[in-house]
Amino acid sequence: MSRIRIPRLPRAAGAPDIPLPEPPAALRRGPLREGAFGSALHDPRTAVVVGRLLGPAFAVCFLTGVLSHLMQHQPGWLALPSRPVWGYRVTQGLHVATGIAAVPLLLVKLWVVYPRLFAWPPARSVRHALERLSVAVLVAAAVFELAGGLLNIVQWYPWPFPFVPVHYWIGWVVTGALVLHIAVQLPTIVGHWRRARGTAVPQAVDGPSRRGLMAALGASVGVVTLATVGQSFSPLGKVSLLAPRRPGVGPQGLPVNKTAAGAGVLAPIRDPAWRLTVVGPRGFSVSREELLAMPQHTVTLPIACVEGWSASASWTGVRIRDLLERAGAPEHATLRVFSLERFSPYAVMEMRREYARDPLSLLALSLNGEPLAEDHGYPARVIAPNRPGVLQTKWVSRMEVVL
Ligand SMILES: Nc1nc2c(c(=O)[nH]1)N[C@H]1C(S)=C(S)[C@@H](COP(=O)(O)O)O[C@H]1N2
Ligand SMILES: [Mo]
Repeated sequence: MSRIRIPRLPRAAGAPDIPLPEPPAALRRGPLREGAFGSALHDPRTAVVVGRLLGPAFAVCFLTGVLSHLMQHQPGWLALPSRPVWGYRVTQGLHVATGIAAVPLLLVKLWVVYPRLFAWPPARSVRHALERLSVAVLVAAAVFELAGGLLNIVQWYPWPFPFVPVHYWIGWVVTGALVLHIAVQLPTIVGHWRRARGTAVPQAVDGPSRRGLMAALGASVGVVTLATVGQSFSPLGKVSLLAPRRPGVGPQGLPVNKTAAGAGVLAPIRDPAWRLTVVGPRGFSVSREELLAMPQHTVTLPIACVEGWSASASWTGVRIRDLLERAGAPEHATLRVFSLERFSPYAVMEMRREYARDPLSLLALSLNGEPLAEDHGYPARVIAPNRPGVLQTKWVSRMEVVL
């Protein structure tokens, strides 16, 4: 059995390539001895084949993740469209689906390449040591992102730091390390493509078992995807046994992210003296009955949670732009919305004009033909097109025109 061959890297011009001293032969035991890993599947070719699937999954996951970040923390220079209404539903559904599919892909990729952990000598040069360090960063960051993302889906936060910003920044670390990794491995990747296309494909003895590995990998990706994608793709809702939330399951046929009891708002939302206060050039305050007496509109819009589940529903209420006009807001004004919930990152939300002026953006009073359930935001909640679920503020009590 031959030792894992580590392809020689082309030397970049000017890169330091100072050879390190050879380590003593006495250390070469166990996994460090020559030929310790027998399977022919621990080869660069299999690593490339799996990498060709893992790379695109990470790319889609990263791009949709950055988009989600921009939509939740909209920078002043960026105008976001309120259409298509299902935009965020699709991009965030893809974010979570590609992240979940990447789990078996990453596990197999790590299994294929892990013998390299014991490559001997551990570093052939300073340059090689730096490369190995960048792979260590890539693996650690990728495992962190996928594990953290999965735990976030089941809303379990066993760590002391805020999940969202850390998930976001480590996403950049993964991407940077991945781009570097692909650049370093380019000779192997290109070599694989050449051989795949050319006639000189060696019909290696390991052919069937690599095919077997890829078939098993394809099957696992299929199973985890089918078991979860129904959380956003309703036709598959029934087979999505692992999805924490499914369209159609919950009060009024819609999943709940946080209950009214959990948010500690039961007392204020049940208070018959509840009023909506709108602060602006011609600010006003109205009861729920007065809101119901204003022109009502019904729209079909999805709630699309950052955690990947989404579900469409029929909402009825007052157009936000009607409230803005009544308050004398100028056309360009941003709207700030306050929930009765306190001490929550969702207690205050901002809505720029593209969303606030969209005729589909409502202060909803009813859901699927019934008065809003308490858990869905009674007495009034925001629903707007192409928005992350976290911005669909529930239990609204106050709106301010930001001039
Ligand atoms: N005040 C308040 N509004 C909120 C939330 C919250 O925790 N507090 N959760 C948000 C999130 S993350 C989502 S996905 C949607 C879910 O709406 P639903 O529970 O009515 O389905 O509400 C949003 N509005
Ligand atoms: Mo959410």
